[in-house]
Amino acid sequence: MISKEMLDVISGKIKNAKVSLVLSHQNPDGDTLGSMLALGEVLQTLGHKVDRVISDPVPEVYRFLPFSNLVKVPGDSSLGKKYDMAFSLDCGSVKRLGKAGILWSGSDTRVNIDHHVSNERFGDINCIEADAASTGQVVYWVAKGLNVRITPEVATLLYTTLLTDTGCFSNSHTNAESLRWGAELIDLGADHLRVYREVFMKKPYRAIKVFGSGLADLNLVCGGKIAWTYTSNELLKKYSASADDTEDIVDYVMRTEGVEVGIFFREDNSETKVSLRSNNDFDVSKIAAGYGGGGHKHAAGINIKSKFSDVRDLILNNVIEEYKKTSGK
Ligand SMILES: [Mn+2]
Repeated sequence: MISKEMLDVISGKIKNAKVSLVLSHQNPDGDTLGSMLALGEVLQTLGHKVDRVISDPVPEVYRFLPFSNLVKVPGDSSLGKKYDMAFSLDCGSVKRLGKAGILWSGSDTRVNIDHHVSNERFGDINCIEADAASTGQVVYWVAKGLNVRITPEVATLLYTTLLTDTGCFSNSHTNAESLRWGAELIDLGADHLRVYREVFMKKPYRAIKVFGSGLADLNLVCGGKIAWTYTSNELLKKYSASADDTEDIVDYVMRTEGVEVGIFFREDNSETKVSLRSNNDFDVSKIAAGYGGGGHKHAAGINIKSKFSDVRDLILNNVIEEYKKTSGK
């Protein structure tokens, strides 16, 4: 919950401002986008002139969101020259704002809104609420504090932040409080069926075909503890598929009973992209770091400028070797 002091500071600034900027992090997800569009609408209701900027285009899957058509890229000629306030939503560092970082730096009062404690607190005002299920919930608290009526459109945007950050009410952000907030948003008119369908169910035909092929080629090694699969250049070409269409494969691989480490290789012309997952003590970020990649303990990625068969042998052998070491087998 936001403290009264923080709410007073933010609402005081908002009441005295006229021109605002709302920003998402690069490669936007449901939380950063939903929060930013919702806050943009709230500020507009309060009479601000608002620009909405992201350094990357809105991903196809989120183009159904209300007001997503208003998003502009940095450098757009219709953007304002000067902002009284800038808001960063769900973004851990200035760097993650991408090219929009310049607009942020040039604004008068910069408000950093997030729910990750790892946030670098790079704003003039840092509103970081770790108990919020999503950054969207922090925006909701701000809107309530400002006595702004939540429209069905804004409720739909906020519900999107909730559904994506709780993984459809399945991960550790899911609790009685987040479910109560979801119920409140549905009462306010959130189109919850549409959000679920658009964000989590709907896939283009090409993605379904590529997904099926990735699963058909699944292999188990190390007594079923390590699973790996791949997609080839030919496959992606055959269906005119893109990197986005292969995104879910590695996570689905991790559903295999008994599997502790999952690897997905995507042949990308003469390069190979590697996605790594684990669901135990095995730290895949260490494997990734060894090849110039990065990520977290349970999810990491690498981009290697070599052909698929070489990368497969290299990474697979390394993972098997490390797995045997750490599991003591
Ligand atoms: Mn978030």
